[in-house]
Amino acid sequence: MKKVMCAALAAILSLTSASAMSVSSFAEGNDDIYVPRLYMKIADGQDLTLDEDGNIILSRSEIGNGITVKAEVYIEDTSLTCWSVAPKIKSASQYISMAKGYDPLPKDGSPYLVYAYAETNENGDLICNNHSTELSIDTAYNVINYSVYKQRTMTDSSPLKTYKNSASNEYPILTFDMEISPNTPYGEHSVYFLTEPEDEPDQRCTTVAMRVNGSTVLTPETSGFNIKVDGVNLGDINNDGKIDASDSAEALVSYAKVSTGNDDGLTDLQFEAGDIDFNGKVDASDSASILVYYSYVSTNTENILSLRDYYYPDGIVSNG
Ligand SMILES: [Ca+2]
Ligand SMILES: [Ca+2]
Repeated sequence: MKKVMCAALAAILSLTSASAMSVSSFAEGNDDIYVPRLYMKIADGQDLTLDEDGNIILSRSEIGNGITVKAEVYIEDTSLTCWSVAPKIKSASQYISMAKGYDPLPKDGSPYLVYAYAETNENGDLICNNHSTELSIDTAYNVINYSVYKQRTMTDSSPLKTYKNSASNEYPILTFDMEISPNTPYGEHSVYFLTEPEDEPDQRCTTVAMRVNGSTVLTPETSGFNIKVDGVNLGDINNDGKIDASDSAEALVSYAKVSTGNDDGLTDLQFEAGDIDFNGKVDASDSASILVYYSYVSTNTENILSLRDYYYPDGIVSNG
């Protein structure tokens, strides 16, 4: 049975340089107590482009009228001493919403999912006697609150066991869905573990509780990922996720500048977003088109078309 590295043992090992355990796996600033690492990755089986760091690259056409991306949370814990793992996952962008979490231990009687801490009996069947999960989504702050923990009893205060004694990161501890809005501004959007309060002072943050000197609650090392959106959202000149009067005004200001012999003052991407009729100019006509679309959005609540679909229901025909 593996035992936790206590500070004294770590000190001894650091003196005996022949130790096989890497001293660097002990986070500094945590009294040399080993800290597990929580990380996320995009779930396999989706037709998505990832870079070498596991970030997603989404084109505007892939996003279309909005898509759902499935992601997973893993824990890398060589100590196997956690009795509670509580990731809190946040997207700071309102256009990338934490839409759904899949509780591996559903409370509705449905079979539970194989996950890192799924228990099995001697026959290898999935059972759950000794631990619990909690899952909720805080839509106001765009945060998924999850925890999986071993219930302590008078006779059993052992840590969470991994599924069939596998490595802790062989299976996810949680799967969740993110909804990517068609209005998502281009650029990078991060999805990350909340490790300190951002939205309110007593906000619950990502923790692990370990059997160290009884029990110690720690902040694990964490790494999330970025969602990189390529390509402008037609009409959103200022790239703020909305197509409204301010974009219409930007087009008009740009047109006025050009009309008086000045530079249009737009970046290439702004120009691309502003040339609604693809005639190679951003002018009063584009400004008016944006305003008409804004009026349409303002007076409808359901099944709102993107500006692209509103003006080009049959798709955009390239004019060369
Ligand atoms: Ca805008
Ligand atoms: Ca134009």
